Amino acid sequence: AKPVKLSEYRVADHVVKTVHLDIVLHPTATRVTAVLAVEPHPQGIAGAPLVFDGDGLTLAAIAIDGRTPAPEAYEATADRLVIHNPPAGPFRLTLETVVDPQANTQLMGLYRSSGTWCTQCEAEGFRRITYFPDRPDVLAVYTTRIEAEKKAAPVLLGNGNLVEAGDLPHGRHYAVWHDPHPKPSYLFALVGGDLAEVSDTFTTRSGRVVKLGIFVEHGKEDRCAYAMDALKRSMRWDEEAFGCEYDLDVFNIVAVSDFNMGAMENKGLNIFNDKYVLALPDTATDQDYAAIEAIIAHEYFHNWTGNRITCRDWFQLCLKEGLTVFRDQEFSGDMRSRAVKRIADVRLLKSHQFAEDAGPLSHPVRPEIYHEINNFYTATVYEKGAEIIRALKVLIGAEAFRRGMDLYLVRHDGDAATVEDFIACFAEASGRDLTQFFLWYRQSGTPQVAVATRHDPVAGTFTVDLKQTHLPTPGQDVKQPMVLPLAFGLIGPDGAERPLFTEDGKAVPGVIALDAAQKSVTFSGHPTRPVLSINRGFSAPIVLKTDLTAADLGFLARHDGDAYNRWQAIQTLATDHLVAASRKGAALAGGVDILADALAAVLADAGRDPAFAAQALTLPSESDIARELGAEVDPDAIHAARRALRLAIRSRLDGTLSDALSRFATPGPYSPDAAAAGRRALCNVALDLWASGGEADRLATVAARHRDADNMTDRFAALAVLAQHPGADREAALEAFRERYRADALILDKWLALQAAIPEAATLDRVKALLADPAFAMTNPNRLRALVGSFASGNQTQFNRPDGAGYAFLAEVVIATDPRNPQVAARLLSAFRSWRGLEAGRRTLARAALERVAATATLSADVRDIVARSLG
Ligand code: HT7
Ligand code: ZN
Repeated sequence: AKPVKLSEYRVADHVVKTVHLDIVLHPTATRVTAVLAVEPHPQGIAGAPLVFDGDGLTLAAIAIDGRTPAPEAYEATADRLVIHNPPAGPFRLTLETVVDPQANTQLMGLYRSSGTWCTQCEAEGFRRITYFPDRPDVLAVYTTRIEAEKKAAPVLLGNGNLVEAGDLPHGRHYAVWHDPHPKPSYLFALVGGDLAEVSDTFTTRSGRVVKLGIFVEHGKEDRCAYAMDALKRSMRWDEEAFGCEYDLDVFNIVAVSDFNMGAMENKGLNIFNDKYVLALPDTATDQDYAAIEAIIAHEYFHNWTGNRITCRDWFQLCLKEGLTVFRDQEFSGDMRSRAVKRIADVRLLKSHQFAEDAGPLSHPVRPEIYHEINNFYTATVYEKGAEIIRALKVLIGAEAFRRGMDLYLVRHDGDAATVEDFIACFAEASGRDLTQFFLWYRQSGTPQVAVATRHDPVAGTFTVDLKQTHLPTPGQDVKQPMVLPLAFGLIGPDGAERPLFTEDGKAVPGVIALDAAQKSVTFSGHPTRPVLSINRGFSAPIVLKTDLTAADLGFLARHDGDAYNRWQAIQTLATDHLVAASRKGAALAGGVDILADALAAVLADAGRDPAFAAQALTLPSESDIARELGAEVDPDAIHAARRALRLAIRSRLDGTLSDALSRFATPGPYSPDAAAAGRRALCNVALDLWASGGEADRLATVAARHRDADNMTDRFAALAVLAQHPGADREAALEAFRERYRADALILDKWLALQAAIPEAATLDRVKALLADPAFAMTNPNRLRALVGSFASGNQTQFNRPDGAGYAFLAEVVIATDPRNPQVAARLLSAFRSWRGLEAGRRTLARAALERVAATATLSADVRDIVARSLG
């Protein structure tokens, strides 16, 4: 199929103003009658035929202003409806289609999840329900009547407010929902099923009482309290932080167990992967609680950034996703430790987005061409999209940023907007020309910044020389210098922050805007050499190389006033060691003592913020090191280097680690709050390190902690430690865990994922055996991600086995999954995104596996796109 290009955007020739849907739910033959108020677009082509999208549809009936057109007046295929000579003015178009939700394994459009009818329309799922101009710039007011057998679906939900409901003969009933806010078709949703409701209310700042509902499988009602609490906190926070108030009388969330992504922000009716709703201390880890809080907030925040202001076209996806991620990050930062949240976000950014941007799937935050939009729900659009907004805030300052946001929310309310519209608001609010800043949206790849410093003790000056470079990425060989806001500080030998003055004595702000290929900045008043702390808070999403020595990094780890950079200094020490050790062997790589001393200092001070200490003690991952190496990567060498470093650190910190286990034990019953979670995080990181040698007595202690834990966080953390060490303890603990949670699919996902990540040669056979386990179901995206996704993305040594069997396995699973669920298959396949950086033997085998996928006769557009770009 032809690619879609941003440069070819033009308005729809026909738009729809109102939509009346009558949907009669049936497992295999759901009847959809759509009555659409259609009119020609004033800027469209006059007299153009009407062309609506479809996907796998059959037209059962059609009428124009109540009359059936002649057969030659229109053409309806599975993927298109064309009316050759539509009326020149507004008209009423009635369409009837019949769809089969039970057979819908793609989970796009109307489908069934454990008997519940539900929808997923973003990005192009509405066209699988009825013919429609299924594009985000066609905004209509929807009224939806849903009818079903009452026993099968006592709950009938739609967008907006409930306006009517009642019983019908023969055990049937109906509900009518009306959403007064014009919206694009991707925000349409309905749900019908036998679900339990947990309800509450929220009163907005202007006094609107909103009825809140969370709908889940019967018996799971007691797992919704945290999600409900997170929702209410999100609603309040959005009023306070961004002035955004909720605008309907109802806000419903439905949790389903078959879902392609995390959740969906349908207007007034969010549909969630149940993984991101359900939580009890015995079923969910602290990380699960934090993810629920963030995703509930994210989807809620879309009500303004995404729904009230939507995207003109799918190229503008970052307009809603990047901005909403930024908003949910800020929310979590306010709810929890800001520094720890920032560190966690940067870890995620580097591991996913930097990796994506360094490989064949690299693309700009605002792409200019796509073959399959589903493949652009990426770390680049989401996470880098959020980073750009954070960088903008650093560049123009918090006050101008807030003015820009306010302007955007007022000026574009009700619009289908572009990234240009968004940035124009900040240019206006700050009085700055943001033309160069816009390159962040257009240029792909991670900017590289080299920093060198010069100190002149006689003149008392300290000079920072900065240089930015940009590596070529697919379709972009040559790039322009960008504007990189680098927050920084200078720290004196006493550990105190030094005042910042230029050579001529003017005070300077703590941000350097690096807006040229090279720039030098000289500071005065430094008879002794200060240590530079730069890119504080990770103010710009760049790869930074400095001339800081190991001693400087050890100093920053102790004294930097910026907590993020204290953590970064430790990470850099560890990374430098691991990169060298992966290349030359541990014996030749230095820096361990300085790193261990820095970690000892962190542990000594861990009472201040245990969650921070946990982050500091977590070494860079094997894939982080692979990314740093960039070429000729040998995952076995990385694994060996990381293991050796962990043992070396342990031998230096051993007593302190066991002290930490008792010092930071959490008293009292489990609570998911950030402070308690931070203590558990520290204990569990310490436990992992303490037991890293696999000594029998220590593993017995870990096994006891596993058995005796009163919450999932500690139970699972201990199991994860045991999983690293082969033997009877491990197998017994895995079996006991499985027995205990036999009936709980979400918990067994953890069990699947843990086994898939074991770094041992037998793991591939274990994973293959688990494919046949009753806990696994090939048809459920969560199960596939847990088992196969964790193996491919979370097990560097075994996915990258030197015999290529890991690659061949993934290729097989992708080929088998593709006919059923192309979106999930394409996502699994993107685990090959770094294959070009591998050493020659593995590279050849990875290419062969990709070529095997490429040679498969009937590939979906999703998988074809990923495989073509990966090999391209
Ligand atoms: N906006 C939502 C994206 C999404 C999605 C996209 C494609 C296919 C299925 C999907 N489910 C959800 C979720 C979000 O980012 O908020
Ligand atoms: Zn989103």
